[in-house]
Amino acid sequence: MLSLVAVLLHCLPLAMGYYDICKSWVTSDEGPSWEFYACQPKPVAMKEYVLVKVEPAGITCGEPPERFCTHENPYLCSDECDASNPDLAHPPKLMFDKEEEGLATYWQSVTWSRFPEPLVANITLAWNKSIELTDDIVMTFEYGRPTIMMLEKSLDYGRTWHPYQYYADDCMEAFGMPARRAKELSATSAHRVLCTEEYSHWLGSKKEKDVRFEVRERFAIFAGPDLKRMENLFTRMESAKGLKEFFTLTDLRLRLLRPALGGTYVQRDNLYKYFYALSNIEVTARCKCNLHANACTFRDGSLQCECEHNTTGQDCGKCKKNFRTKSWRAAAYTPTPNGSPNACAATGSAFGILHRPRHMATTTTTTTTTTPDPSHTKQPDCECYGHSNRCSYIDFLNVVTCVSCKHYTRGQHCQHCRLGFYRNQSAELDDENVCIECNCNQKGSKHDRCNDTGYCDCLDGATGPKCDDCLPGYYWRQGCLPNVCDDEFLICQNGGTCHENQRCLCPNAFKGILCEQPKCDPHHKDCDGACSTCLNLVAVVLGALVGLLSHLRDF
Ligand SMILES: *[C@@H]1O[C@H](CO)[C@@H](O)[C@H](O)[C@H]1NC(C)=O
Ligand SMILES: *[C@@H]1O[C@H](CO)[C@@H](O)[C@H](O)[C@H]1NC(C)=O
Ligand SMILES: *[C@@H]1O[C@H](CO)[C@@H](O)[C@H](O)[C@H]1NC(C)=O
Ligand SMILES: *[C@@H]1O[C@H](CO)[C@@H](O)[C@H](O)[C@H]1NC(C)=O
Ligand SMILES: *[C@@H]1O[C@H](CO)[C@@H](O)[C@H](O)[C@H]1NC(C)=O
Ligand SMILES: [Ca+2]
Repeated sequence: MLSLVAVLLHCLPLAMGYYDICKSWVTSDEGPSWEFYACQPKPVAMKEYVLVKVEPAGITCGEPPERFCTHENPYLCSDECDASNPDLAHPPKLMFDKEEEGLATYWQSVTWSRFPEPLVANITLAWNKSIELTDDIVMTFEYGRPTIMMLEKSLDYGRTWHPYQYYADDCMEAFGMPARRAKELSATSAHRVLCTEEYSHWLGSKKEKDVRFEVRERFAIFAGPDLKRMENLFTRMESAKGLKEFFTLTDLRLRLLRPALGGTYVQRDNLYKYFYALSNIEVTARCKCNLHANACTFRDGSLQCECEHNTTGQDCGKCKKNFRTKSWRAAAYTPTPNGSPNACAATGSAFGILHRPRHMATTTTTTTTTTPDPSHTKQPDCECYGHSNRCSYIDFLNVVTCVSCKHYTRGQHCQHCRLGFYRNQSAELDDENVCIECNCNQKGSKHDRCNDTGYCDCLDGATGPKCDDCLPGYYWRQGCLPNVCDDEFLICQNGGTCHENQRCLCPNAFKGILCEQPKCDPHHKDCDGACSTCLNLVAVVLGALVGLLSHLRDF
């Protein structure tokens, strides 16, 4: 019934024989040794490793079962979607399965029965791994391609999203953007986000099914139309800001915004022919391993680089423990053909003690032959536990010292914490988290420094590691102040109550810090709480007022 045209999803990885080994055992005049190169894994079909999420809930058809029509034959609505019947269900996994020849299997949405409320769906693909596209992303739609959709990507595991490409039959109307084609991009605009009308026009539901994100056309700007000069592309990726990142992602999201309309307006009398049906999403990419690995394996539910060059991490994004003498760097494609491995180096390597003062070096000459001769002019290693890669030589001390220590460290080898920070006991000296901020409470402590366990120096009355608590007998108000009243020693008198240790709330007739004084002069004889002098005064004033009023009335 359906025209089961085999969709030629050519997922052949690009034939790129570049950077496929990380090291080789070479023999030179000085004997055999390892030589290291920048290296990267081969591209693979990433749909096998993807986690998919389809939103909003209830967008997948079949719950409850629903009939749908096609644009070709809108009045013969014999097709049915039923989630409870495996033969009639269209779950999301059918966007990533292997299809038997000629038999398209697809995810399908509910129909647009709620028109004019938009029919929208998000299809989010997550790899939990940075990957680098090496070929076009191809999305195959059955029954017509959406008239409006967009592609978004995330570089941080779905925390933030960025537009990747817009697709509409009218870019200006849908997105306020002029229509462009990837073909028209140039070297400086190769990583521009564009809106294209190329994949959204109605051409019949079986004629054109694919929507592409053009990676090859972008590569071709540098590597030539047949991608023969890949080294040009790789060189360019090292120098052009943002170019490499453009092809890098951890997640993709298809935002389907308006389905195929069959080339006409929405016909309200038959909304059962409007829906999305996606049979395949092809994403060809390689693991991003920062050019420190040529293999990537699927372990514990996600892809992991098999790191070389003494690097480690999911993306080989840091140096192995004890290999952090120099700061971590990605390897580079340049210089061609082998690139720069930028390997991590071990601490305590041959020249690790070179930065000692001269007199110390001479006392240790017997211990090892690698101890340098002070007259030797070889540039000493700059050992900063990975917190800096710059040193300067202080002539009169004959010391090499690290400069611009990062991660709140300081000292000759960046081995101490800056003032106001203390040593993280559970971190190695070469860990980024080695120094923790003291965080002393400004109002409660004498200064912003702390001891080796993070305790601050507290002012009188303050306590706690950060001096943000008060000792008993003190209350917090921009610092610790001694209690004015409490329930023990400084009890409010005469029925007064203590408000937050700050003051006594006295009954009307009493005053004083602890309500200890009656408001009248205690020497006055009828001072029993009511104040006769006050009353007398009131009487006088009232009398005067009455007099004034009667006076006014007489006018
Ligand atoms: C789809 O994702 C976008 C962000 O990428 C979000 O704003 C929107 O609400 C989502 N739509 C649905 C239906 O979940
Ligand atoms: C993502 O990958 C990291 C590193 O391999 C792993 O620790 C984490 O459990 C993975 N998360 C999920 C949700 O698979
Ligand atoms: C990594 O460390 C090992 C062990 O010290 C060493 O043999 C190897 O040459 C190092 N590799 C690189 C690329 O530096
Ligand atoms: C101390 O270092 C460990 C190891 O790097 C880190 O996990 C932890 O978060 C650090 N502690 C603080 C308080 O920064
Ligand atoms: C830091 O100060 C606290 C509180 O005064 C103390 O208990 C702790 O032993 C001190 N730690 C060190 C390493 O001196
Ligand atoms: Ca399929």
